[in-house]
Amino acid sequence: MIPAEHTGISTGTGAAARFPATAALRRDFIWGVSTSAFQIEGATREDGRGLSVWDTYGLKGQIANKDTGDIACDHYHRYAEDIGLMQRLGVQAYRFSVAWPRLLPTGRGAPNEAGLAFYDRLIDALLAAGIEPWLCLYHWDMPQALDDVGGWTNRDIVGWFADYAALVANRYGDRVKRFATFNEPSIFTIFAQATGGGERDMRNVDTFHRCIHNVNLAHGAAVDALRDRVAGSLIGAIHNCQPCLPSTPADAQAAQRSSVYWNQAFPDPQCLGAYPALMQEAMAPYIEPGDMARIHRPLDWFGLNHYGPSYVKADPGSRLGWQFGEKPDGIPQTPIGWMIEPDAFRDTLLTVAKTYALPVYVMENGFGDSDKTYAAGAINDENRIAYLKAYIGALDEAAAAGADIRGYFVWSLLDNFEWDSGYGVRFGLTYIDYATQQRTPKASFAWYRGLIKSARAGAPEPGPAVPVLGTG
Ligand code: IFM
Repeated sequence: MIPAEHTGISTGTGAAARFPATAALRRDFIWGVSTSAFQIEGATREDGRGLSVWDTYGLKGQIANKDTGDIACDHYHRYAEDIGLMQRLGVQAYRFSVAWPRLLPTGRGAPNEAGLAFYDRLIDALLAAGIEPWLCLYHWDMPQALDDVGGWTNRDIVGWFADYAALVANRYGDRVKRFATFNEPSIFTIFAQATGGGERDMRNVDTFHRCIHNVNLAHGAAVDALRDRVAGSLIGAIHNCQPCLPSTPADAQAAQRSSVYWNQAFPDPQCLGAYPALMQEAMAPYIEPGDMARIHRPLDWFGLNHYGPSYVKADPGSRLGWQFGEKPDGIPQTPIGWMIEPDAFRDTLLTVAKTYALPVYVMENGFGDSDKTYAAGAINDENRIAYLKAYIGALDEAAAAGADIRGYFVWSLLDNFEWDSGYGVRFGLTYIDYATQQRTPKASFAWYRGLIKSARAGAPEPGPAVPVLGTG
């Protein structure tokens, strides 16, 4: 139970007011928060929604603590309250995802009007609150009915995804202009197809490469479907990029290979028109004539998700020849064991800005802690504030060095369903008491609000981006 006196923490002239970052950012820089459908909506059996693969994992008891997404943050019913939180924060934009099985219960065929109407309500309420909706088509909640016929391994999914994108464009394109096709395609393909274990261990290296290509094709087809239907659309995709470092010097090759799959398998074909050299032989069997042009469609922005670097070791017995490896001693970590390395964030920003030559929006960055952090009822999450400060400072450095960075979205507005970890891991600026669904802003919420306020008051006038100087 969170003491009520913690609900309205004021930063006053504290950390946010003194915070030096944002000097290099533009006045039109966008401050936002991100969430995703399955992680917050709940109402999984309501109003005609179909099942997604994550419902199935929950039904099979495959999530920590046997958690499910059935209720999650009950955002489906409490979206107005959550938009109120966004207004208190002062964010200009909100990135959410649409649940494919809510709009199309079996992934294709007849749309579900009640599901479509939910996002009408959400979008209208956001616009009324002066918050721009940024809509992501796919944040991992594959309709179960499509997974049953092969999911991303089945090339027919490219057409089904394009139809879904067209439905979204036709319904919301009068009010939504910012679209992302996918969130973190490298993560859901790697974990489902290559490194996974146990019952969810899907298939093999063949299906892994097949999935990569089909997701890339689906991205291209969705870009066209959105672009053709939405006047003034601004379309991108969201990638998780981070340094993949060798656990020991002997692991250097493995680290390089993992980096290619983690960082380049999707952005390279989508933004540059080719798979990275190290992947080309493996991808060749799946590429049909004209495919690379179908994938390489003009984009307006690059979405970057970043948390910290990973460490990798060679594992000749594993499918891709590598596995996640030991982390060196002495690097600070979050309570869930993720590396805290703001310089890696700065370098990644510089690299993606230079490599892909698109305006960059950081669509996720945040600090995960656990239920234990809150066991004593504390919401003074000063470690999250320290992390965000350091990372936004690194972003500022990258902008000062010439990276064209246009926005930053914290992951996440709310504590939520953290996939395999269930509800035990918390990334929110807002604490959720899952028993009562009470929302309690944490200290980081007040800090972020103060930062946005001071950054918006003090940022320089918008101007052309300075050329990228290097990767620091
Ligand atoms: O919660 C996830 C999100 O869905 C995708 N990016 C990483 C976050 C934290 O693990």
